[in-house]
Amino acid sequence: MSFDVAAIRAQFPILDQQVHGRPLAYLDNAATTQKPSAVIQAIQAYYQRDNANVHRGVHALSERATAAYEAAREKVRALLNARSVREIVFVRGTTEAINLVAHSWGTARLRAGDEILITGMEHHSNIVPWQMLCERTGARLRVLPINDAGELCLDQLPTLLNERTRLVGVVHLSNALGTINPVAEIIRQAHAVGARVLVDGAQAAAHMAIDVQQLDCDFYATSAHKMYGPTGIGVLYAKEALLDEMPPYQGGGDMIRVVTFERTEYNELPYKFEAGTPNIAGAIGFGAAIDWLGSFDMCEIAAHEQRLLQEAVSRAKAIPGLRLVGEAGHRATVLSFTMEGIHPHDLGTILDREGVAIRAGHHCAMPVMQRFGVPATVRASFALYNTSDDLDALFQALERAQAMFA
Ligand code: C6P
Repeated sequence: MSFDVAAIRAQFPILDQQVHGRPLAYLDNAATTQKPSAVIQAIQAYYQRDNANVHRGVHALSERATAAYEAAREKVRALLNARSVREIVFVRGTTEAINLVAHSWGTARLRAGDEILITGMEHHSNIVPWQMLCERTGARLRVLPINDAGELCLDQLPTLLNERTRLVGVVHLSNALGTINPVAEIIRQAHAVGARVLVDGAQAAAHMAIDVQQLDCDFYATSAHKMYGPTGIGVLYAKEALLDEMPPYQGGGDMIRVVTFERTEYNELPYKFEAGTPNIAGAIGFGAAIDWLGSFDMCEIAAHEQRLLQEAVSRAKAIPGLRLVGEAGHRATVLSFTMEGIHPHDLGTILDREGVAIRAGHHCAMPVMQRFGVPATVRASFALYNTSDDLDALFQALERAQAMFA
């Protein structure tokens, strides 16, 4: 399929609506993207034709549901270029994936005196589970700082990494700043001291190709809903050898082979980590989103979004009193800013009245706000269906807001 934005927009029925009497300009894609008809139809078709529980029934519907669920797993494997579907664990999303690793891998491995290194631009999902793990084990949380442009201070990495470092947690594409981190280089340095690396890819998968084998990361987490798929489903990729050694995260149905009151034998990978009835429709929708996204050239998507970002940055810089938060040399999809004299939340409300959907707040990255000395920012974030018309709506609304507050 060629990259034709009008044709793409036509596949998103939700975009064709008025909000407060204005055409919707949806610029909150880092929070969640909209879903194309192909994804909505895949979920509807599953519930209309195939709905049944998976891995359990002997009847035709259950076999169809199981086949569709496992086909989705294979699509996720291919998306990430994992070696095997045994390395693909379905979870609720990035948050659950990181909590799974912190509990299962972390609790068994970490001791007092060990260190976990994260970065100054992590989402709370890649901070709090590690803090909780430190409380349980006596390990210490250390932080790689960020510079004024919103880039990691990589020169400090060699001094922060040492033989006590057990795990490095790093975001691939920052939701608060848009920074794309050099994760391959961080992984290389972390492995040199024997640390494992978890990459938070919540924002990355919709905007760049991911290759977990090339990156050589130990864990990779992402959420379907930020890449045109449904909410409530995501993936934890982990190297098979690690998953093999990790104890289950939750106990229940499907994650067992044999249960007696004396002991339980766990199921093979990846089912050992999928206790209970999974989000079957969600996985199928995730698979449909991967198919849909795969019908485009990722380089063309990235180039389109980069053009929008560059246009947005130059228009933003022309506005007096507007301060950009995050100007990394290598960044994508996120325009985060404050405006002198207007609280970001007020700005968010005014923009909404103009039909412009953005996020105003700390973006679940409070330490980033603290680093830049702001309580919150306004964040516009772009997807492949956004156009210069959306930017016109955003910047006209910003001008109106400034006029109101002048
Ligand atoms: N960021 C945002 O508006 P979940 O909620 O589990 O799907 O993803 C959590 C998460 C983890 N890491 C990063 C970098 C993220 O951006 C997010 C979700 C949304 O920025 C909602 S807070």
